[in-house]
This record gives sequence, structure tokens and C-alpha cells, in this order.
Amino acid sequence: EISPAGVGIKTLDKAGVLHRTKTVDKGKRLRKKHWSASWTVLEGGILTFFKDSKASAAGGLRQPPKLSTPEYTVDLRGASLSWAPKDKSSRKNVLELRSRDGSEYLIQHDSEAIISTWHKAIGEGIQELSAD
Ligand code: I3P
Repeated sequence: EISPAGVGIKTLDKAGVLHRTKTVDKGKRLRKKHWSASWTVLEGGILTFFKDSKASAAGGLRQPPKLSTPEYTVDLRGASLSWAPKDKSSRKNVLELRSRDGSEYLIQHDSEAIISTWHKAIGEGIQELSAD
């Protein structure tokens, strides 16, 4: 978002608790999947997954994310997002996010409504960055 002064403003696009797991690290497929429920923030073209915490999983929007530290930050510039093919997970409502540096993440929520809002928000974030 650009202010009248032409200065980019970092805006909070979306935050909430999602299940996520990293499957590829810079082109290297990880051997094991570790799903975590974690606080997730989309802000300024960056998606940040905070460390797994029972508090963040239970607290929803009322839990301040200050209490945990970021585990993964994904630059959405040059990233791509799609629904994960069925062979990637036995779970329902799974999104696959690929970053430009060749890492991959699965993102999941049992609620189709909730995952759909993330699909839209992350997709729009990727679109906005590609327009620069
Ligand atoms: C994995 C774990 C994951 C599962 C994965 C299992 O077992 O159950 O949740 O992924 O399936 O291998 P473990 O805990 O022993 O590592 P999904 O929940 O996404 O299906 P996979 O081998 O088919 O990836």
C-alpha cells in the first residue's frame, strides 16, 4: 500500500492459527513431515509462521504473537500457491506454497471457509508483488 507521500506502509493483511509443515528446504525434500498448529501472519508481502505453541493454537486471534518467535518467513515475491495434490497429504483443505528460493510449505485448516480466505489473501499478496 502506498501513502500519498509515496511511502510504502506495512499493513497487516491477515493473521490466525493454521496447520503448516515445511516439505522442501531450498530444493531439498525434507524426510519427515512435522505438522504444527501455529500463529501465522501475512504482512507486507511476507508470510510468517511462528513457532508451534499450544498457547497460539488455543488462543486464536486473542493470543498476542509477541510471545512466540518466527520459525519460517516466506517472501511472497515470486512465490506460487495452489491446492496441494491429494498425494501430498491425507488431510483436507491443503494449500501448497512454493517460494522463489525453492522451499515448499503445506498449509492446512479443517475449515474450508478459513482456508479459502487464506488462499485468497496469499494469492492476492503474490499478485500484488508481481505487479511491481
Ligand atoms: C507422518 C505423519 C503426517 C503424514 C505423513 C506421515 O508420519 O502422520 O501427518 O502427513 O504422511 O508419514 P510420522 O509422524 O511418522 O512422520 P499427512 O498428515 O499430511 O498425511 P505421508 O508419509 O503420506 O506424507
